[in-house]
Amino acid sequence: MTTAPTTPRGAGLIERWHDHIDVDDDTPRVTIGEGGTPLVHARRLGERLGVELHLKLELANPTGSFKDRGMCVAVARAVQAGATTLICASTGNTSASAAAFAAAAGLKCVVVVPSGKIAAGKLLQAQVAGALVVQIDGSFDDGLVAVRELGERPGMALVNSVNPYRIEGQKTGAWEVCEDLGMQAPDWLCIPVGNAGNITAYWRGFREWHERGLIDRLPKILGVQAAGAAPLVDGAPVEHPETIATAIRIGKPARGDQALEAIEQSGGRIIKRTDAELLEAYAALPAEAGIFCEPASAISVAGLMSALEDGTIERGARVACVLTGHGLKDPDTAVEIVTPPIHCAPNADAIARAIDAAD
Ligand code: AN7
Repeated sequence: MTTAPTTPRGAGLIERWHDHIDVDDDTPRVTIGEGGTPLVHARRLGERLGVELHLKLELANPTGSFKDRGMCVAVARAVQAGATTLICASTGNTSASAAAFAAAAGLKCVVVVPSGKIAAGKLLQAQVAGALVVQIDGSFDDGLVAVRELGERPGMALVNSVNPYRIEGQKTGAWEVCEDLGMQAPDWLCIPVGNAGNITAYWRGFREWHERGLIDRLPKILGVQAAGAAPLVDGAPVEHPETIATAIRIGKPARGDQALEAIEQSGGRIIKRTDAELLEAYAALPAEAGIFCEPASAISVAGLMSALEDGTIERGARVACVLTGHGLKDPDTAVEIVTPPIHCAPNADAIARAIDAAD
C-alpha cells in the first residue's frame, strides 16, 4: 500500500490502521472513538511567535488525552490474551483512559496514583468509570515498580507505556499529523516528555512512514521536560520530581533511552522549562489560539518559545506541537491564572457599566 488508508476515522483506531499496527484479524476492534484528532493551524499565536504553528489536539480524544490511542490497542490485545483486569500506575491520564476502556470492554481496572498529586478531573474520570483507585504515598515511579510486578499475575494486563501495544497505537498520531500537512512531516515536532512513551511512539510513526516512502523527510523532535522533573535533560534519575504539571511529574522515565535516541536520530533537542515558563504558554494557548490544554501539554509550546529565542528553531519553520491533554482536567491550576468574574445586578444598565469599567 502506498497511500494512507481511507476508512473513516470514526470507525476507531484499530479498524482504520489494522494493516500497519501490531494487531491481527482476531484482535477485537475495541474502540471508544479514539484517534482522528484535529490538527489546527494556530494563525494568531503562530504569527506572534514567527512560525507556522500547528496544534495537534490530542486533548480531543474521548477521555481528553492522547492515552486513548495507545490504550485502545493495549486493551484490545489484553482482551485477546484473555486478561480480566487492567492495571497501571499513573499521573492521571493513563488511569482515566484505562478505566474508560476497561468499562467499554467489560474488564476490571486497578489504577495506582500518587496521593494528592493528580488533577481533580482525572481522578474523577477513573472513579466514574468504576476503576479501583489506589492512592500511594509515593511517586508515579514507585507505583510503576509495583504494578510491573502485579502485572505478571494471571489475568492481569499492565497497560502503562512499557506495554509495546501502547506505542503501536500512539504512533498513529504522527501519521495523522503528516496526513493533515499534505503527506509531509513538519520541520519540528514539539512534545512533552514524562515517561517517554509518546515521544518514542511519534518517532516510530515518522520513521515507518519515511521508510515506506509516504513522507520524503523526517521532522526534528523537540522533547520538553519540566525543570523539576527533567531526568533526560539532567542525565540522571530524579528521586523527588516536582512540577505544577503533575502529568509529567516523573523522575525515572521507562523509555528514556528511546527518547534520547529519537532526539539524536532526528537531529533534535531535549530541553527543560520551569513552571513559570510553562504557565506562560499555558495561558497564551487559550488566550491567543482558543485552545485550553493542561499544563503538561503547554510545555511543548513553552519549549517552542525558548527554542525560537535561542535559535534552535528558525523563524518561519513549520512546527507541530502535540497538545496531549485537556485543560478542563485540571481546574485547580486554571483558577490560578484567570481574573475572577465580575459580580453585577441582573439588568442591562448594570452590566453596561461593568463592561465600560472593564475596558
Ligand atoms: C497530558 O498518565 O504518564 O512521555 O500516567 O498525561 O508518554 O509519559 C501521563 C503522561 C504528556 C507525557 N502529557 O507522556 C500518566 C502519564 C500529558 C500526560 C505526558 C503525559 P509520556
